[in-house]
Amino acid sequence: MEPVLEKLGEAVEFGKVDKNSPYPPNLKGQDGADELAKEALDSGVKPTDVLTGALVPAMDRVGQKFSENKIFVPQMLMSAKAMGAAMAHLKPFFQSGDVKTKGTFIIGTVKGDLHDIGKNLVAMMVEGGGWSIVDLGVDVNEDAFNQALAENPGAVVGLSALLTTTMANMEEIVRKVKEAHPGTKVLVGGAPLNDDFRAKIGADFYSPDPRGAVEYLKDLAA
Ligand code: B1M
Repeated sequence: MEPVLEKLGEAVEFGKVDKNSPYPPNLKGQDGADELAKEALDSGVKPTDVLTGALVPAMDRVGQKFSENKIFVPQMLMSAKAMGAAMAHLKPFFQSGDVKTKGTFIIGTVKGDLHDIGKNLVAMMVEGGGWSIVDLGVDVNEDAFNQALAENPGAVVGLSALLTTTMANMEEIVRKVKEAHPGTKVLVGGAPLNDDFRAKIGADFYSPDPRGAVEYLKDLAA
């Protein structure tokens, strides 16, 4: 592997955003994801190779360590931020169509619910898995999901809920999304959910963490 891709993968895995970033302390003063992604592209590495050779595997490792409780939310947020810094350099290539994404993932926290930290993590990890993200934010109702689906046919939908009261709103959203866009896959997650609840509301998949979401989408795209 190109040395610059190896360094970039490490920067993302350990959350080194850019040269000025003080975190992590052992990489102080060294280039971060921002500089390394730019260097890779400037030196002629293809954008797809930057994504699939460095960023996606790095986020895979991050997701795995998070699932195994080897790292925690702050470290994952720093990795996601580093990923974002690198992705900013790749965005123009995605937008021009030079790099194909695996598909579009529409995500939102369901109506009545303002919690967005977990939802944002899932969105960032899925983006790291090579998907385009349409993030509808918080307090999102079925009409907004259906509108986004109309604009992005074939997209997969992700619903997040953190409150026992708002998880109940997922059922109506799943039903209305599937009525308006038959065949749409709906993935659900959030602390109060479990797979029994997922089955009861007719969603397709439940994941307790971002990694499970990434793995599910990887299987769908295969
Ligand atoms: Co609120 N809150 N909160 N809160 N809050 C909880 C959730 C609560 C458990 C605290 C408690 O009482 N112990 C409780 C819910 C009780 C319940 O219903 N079971 C609660 C409450 C009651 C409330 C209010 C009603 C409080 C009030 O006003 N009386 C109010 C509701 C406002 C509203 O939404 N309408 C409220 C408000 C808030 C703040 C605004 C202050 C703030 C949110 C800030 C923000 O999100 N921007 C907040 C916070 C921070 C929390 C706690 C402390 C932390 C939540 C969090 O971010 N966790 C939380 C208590 C706790 O969890 N310790 C609490 C970290 C995050 C990474 O985890 O979101 O679970 P999580 O996401 C995980 C997984 O669940 C999963 O992946 C993520 C990473 O592993 N996941 C998915 C999440 N979505 C997924 C989607 C997927 C797949 C996986 O696929 C699509």
